[in-house]
Amino acid sequence: MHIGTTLTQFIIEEQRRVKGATGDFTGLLNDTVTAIKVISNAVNKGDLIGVLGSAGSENVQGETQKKLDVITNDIMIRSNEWAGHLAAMASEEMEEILPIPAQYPRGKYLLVFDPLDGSSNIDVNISVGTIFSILRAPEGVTEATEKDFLQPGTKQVASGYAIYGPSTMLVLTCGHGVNAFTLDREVGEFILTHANIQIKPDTREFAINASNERFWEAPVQRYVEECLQGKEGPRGENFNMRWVASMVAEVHRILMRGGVFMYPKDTKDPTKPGKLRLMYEANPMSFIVEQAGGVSSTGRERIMDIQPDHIHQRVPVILGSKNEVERIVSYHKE
Ligand code: AHM
Ligand code: MG
Repeated sequence: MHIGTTLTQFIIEEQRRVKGATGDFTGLLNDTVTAIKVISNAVNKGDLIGVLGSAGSENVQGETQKKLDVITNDIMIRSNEWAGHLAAMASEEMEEILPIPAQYPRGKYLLVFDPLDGSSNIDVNISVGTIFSILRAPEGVTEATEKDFLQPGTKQVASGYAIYGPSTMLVLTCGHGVNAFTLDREVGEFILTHANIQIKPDTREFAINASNERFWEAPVQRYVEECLQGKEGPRGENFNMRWVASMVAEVHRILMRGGVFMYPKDTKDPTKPGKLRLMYEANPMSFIVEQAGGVSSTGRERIMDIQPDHIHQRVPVILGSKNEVERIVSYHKE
């Protein structure tokens, strides 16, 4: 019986396209995928294995950590630290970057991740995910520091996310389009189910946390107001709205059927330029969105062009269907 293209086969075929590839990158992706399978299992079992609820701690962002935030962070570290592909890792759940422990060989890649994005949803059984971004350590670096991570999104070698929903899926770009794989639990493999995904350029669906409306800037207020006016307003069409409060779920919906996702700049907390984190949320998702023909911007600049100055830096995010995101960007210019 033929089961289709497995992710393992897909990654090896990707490797063959790169002249002089050593297999390091393939090995790294395989380790990350193993972590994702283990996380999928833990998320899926939920309260049966006692992993729901709060861990009683806070992360560097001052957010209460869920037990699964801590567990999934640990799974990502354990799966990726030993094989010799990485120089260091960084995570939403760790204040400092994590150099590869001395007992293991070090490699040339850097891995940045959010082990469980949308984790406020975990106790209510709504989709959550893992987001990751792979960078190259600067030439000659063996003792990586935070500075080595601070590369713009355009330098990403690959990025991806797993969504733990009704099925577990993995969405990946290595810079040649976007492909999605569905986990066949019995076989234990991700199988290619959505090849070369393209985001529809037009949409009548937007996603934003409307409870922040009074804190938004004028261009975003205008855009949303025009959508809400529907057929009777300047757009002359009715719009639909969604908000899962889980970025992986929103981006996944946009890849599947188009749409716009916004966590824009707001004045809710003047110390924060946005809610979402550049290096392990906005950049990896922007890489995927752009590779699928969509657009990703802060409203003022392309997200992947931003030169990061901090591993936990936050940015405004407006991404999705090309024509709508370009319209929102044009409102920022007016
Ligand atoms: P997290 O990394 O702590 O889970 O936060 C990121 C999440 C995104 O997935 C989601 O888009 C956003 O936070 C939801 O924010 P809000 O609760 O303000 O609606
Ligand atoms: Mg997150």
